Amino acid sequence: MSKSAGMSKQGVTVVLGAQWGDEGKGKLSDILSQEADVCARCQGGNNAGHTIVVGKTKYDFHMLPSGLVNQHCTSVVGAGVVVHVPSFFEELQNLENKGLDCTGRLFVSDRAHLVFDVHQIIDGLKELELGRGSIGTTRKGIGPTYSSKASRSGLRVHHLYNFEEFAEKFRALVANKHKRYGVFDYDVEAELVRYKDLAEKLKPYVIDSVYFMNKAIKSQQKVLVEGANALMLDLDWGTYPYVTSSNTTIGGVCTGLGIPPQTITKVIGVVKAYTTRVGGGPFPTEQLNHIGEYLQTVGFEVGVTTGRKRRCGWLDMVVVNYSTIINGYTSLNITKLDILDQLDEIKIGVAYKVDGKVLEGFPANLALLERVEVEYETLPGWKTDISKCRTFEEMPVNAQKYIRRIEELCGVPVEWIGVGVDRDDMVIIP
Ligand code: 2SA
Ligand code: GDP
Ligand code: MG
Repeated sequence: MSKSAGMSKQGVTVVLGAQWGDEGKGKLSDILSQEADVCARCQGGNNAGHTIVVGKTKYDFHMLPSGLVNQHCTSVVGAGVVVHVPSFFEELQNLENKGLDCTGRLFVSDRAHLVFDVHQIIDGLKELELGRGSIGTTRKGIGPTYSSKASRSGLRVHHLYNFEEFAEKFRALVANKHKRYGVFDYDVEAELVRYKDLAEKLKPYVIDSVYFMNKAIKSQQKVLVEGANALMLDLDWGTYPYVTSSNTTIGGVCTGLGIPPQTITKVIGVVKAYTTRVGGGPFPTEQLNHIGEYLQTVGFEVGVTTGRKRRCGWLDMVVVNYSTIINGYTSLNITKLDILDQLDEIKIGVAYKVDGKVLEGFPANLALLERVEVEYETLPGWKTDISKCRTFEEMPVNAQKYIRRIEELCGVPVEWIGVGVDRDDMVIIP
């Protein structure tokens, strides 16, 4: 695996979030999609929010791949993604209203699981049940849909094309939810009428994505996989239970797309120059003070899907290192470095201590995580606008030092540095 700014020359390139999400994966995926033939999503659903800014146009992506911004790029919603069909068409319509022609270059796996409104209702009811311990989900029905999948009562895209069987399974699914959650307002028969239409509308988009991806890879097309959410929200490796319900890590790429691991030749970790988290759960470097407020307001840290304010804190290299071990990054994209421009000094969390002893890894046990004391390194700020920088050499020395320190701490080269919202606001280190 080698570093060279851009897509891997051979094999699949993967973009993954290294923290708690919203690192700027969409922006990098869009940049790389300018040279990609295929851009695929492998997990998550419309809980994601990926923002892309090209000149005066801002695109918000939720379930669809960011590759759609580039007219020559074909996009695939893989089998590991959970699809709310009405939202699929709403998102597509919004993109077409902004001038994108997606005809013939957007496909959905026949194995993808369907999110129904009933899953969204259950998402809300579960959060209510949890009360003060709620996860802070996006209420898009993601967890309940993956639960249906794991309990083998879910419905997949291909089920839509044997409608009698679909209707029977769907009625059983809803009846089961009523057994567990009691009375809630949901008109099953009206939903079936709606889905009969939606099934026809979706038909032209449905493919066997296993063969599609396999053919693309075998014919040496440039394939990009756009991760959603991020490592710390992974169902297995994140801060469980304050996680999403899919594998957001490198393993999710193989299981969500049906591609073998040796086809992956480049794994780019997207790391925000500080840390944010939306929803509940532990966050050791969170700054509940003027620094947190500065990062939130200057960084416009607001959820793309729910409009919630994101919690903010210093860069946490314990998180980034843990994420590097699991995902095996070949290079990094440090994003939103420009947001730190006006700070006098900048801190990096470098170790967690409990009872005066440095922990070796990232604790599984949240009670232990609650007790960690973060050890920080303090670096001087650069107090300069870096938004016009396009090469590493043009950047102020203290900004260069911040980047070099990150590389030293995790042992992965930085290939891109985000210095603004626009597609062009990127320093590339060749
Ligand atoms: P869910 O809805 O079941 O996936 O929620 C479970 C947890 O995962 C978090 N989560 C996210 N964290 C960051 N960004 C996400 N996407 C949106 C964005 C979020 C938004 O890009 O801004 O608009 O609020 C995202 N999606 C899920 C969630 O906060 C829970 O902690
Ligand atoms: P994603 O979920 O990882 O794709 O990230 P989001 O789109 O949810 O959040 C990242 C936000 O930061 C978006 O509003 C982007 O437009 C913005 N952004 C991305 N990279 C940069 C950058 O380098 N500088 C600045 N100022 N904003 C950025
Ligand atoms: Mg986001």
